Amino acid sequence: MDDRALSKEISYALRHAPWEYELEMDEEGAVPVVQLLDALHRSTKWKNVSEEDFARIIAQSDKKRFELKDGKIRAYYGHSIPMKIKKERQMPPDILYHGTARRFLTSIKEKGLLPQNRQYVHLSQDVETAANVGSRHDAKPCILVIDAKVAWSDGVGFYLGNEKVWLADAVPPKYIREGK
Ligand code: HQG
Repeated sequence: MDDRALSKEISYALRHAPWEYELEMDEEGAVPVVQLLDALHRSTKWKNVSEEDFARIIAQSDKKRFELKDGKIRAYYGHSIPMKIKKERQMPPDILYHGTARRFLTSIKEKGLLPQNRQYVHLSQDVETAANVGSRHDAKPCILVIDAKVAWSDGVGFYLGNEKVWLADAVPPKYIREGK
């Protein structure tokens, strides 16, 4: 089985287009595993997919993208669907990081970090994770350092995605500086 392709398909279904798969999503973004399996089984490519395949992808992935729990599966982060996924506000660490492309810097300095096509801004717990995120947009990504605790104290919403990915509402420029 092509685990990477399956992971991408699940990401697409859970983050961006649950209606294409006729999934009933709860407020935290979780859907019944049987519903997702039913939908996938309709395509020849995924006709043999099982819950064990989901479990293996989750266990073997370098990124913690999905949670399987109580017969449901959800994406921890990345959503773009109109229904806002409910997240608990949580106090962030003092500093978080954001890896991005050089070409976005002028705009980010002016407007701050915006969720763009997603529901939340995505921040990283450590520099290495941020560098990985940034490398998706630029061969030489830049790392932004976010004064998360100060922003939180000033009322900016932060939410836990997984252990390495934090979510936030828009982050104004004053909490953002360029890393080395
Ligand atoms: C940029 C992946 C101009 C922002 C990753 C980013 C992550 C601005 C891009 C997760 C801006 C959006 C999310 C502004 C933000 N002006 N550009 N004011 N504000 N931007 O892909 O954070 O592999 O939607 O810097 O690893 O790169 O899919 O967000 O470059 O965890 O599981 O707008 O997705 O995870 O890009 O990545 P994205 P992201 P997966």
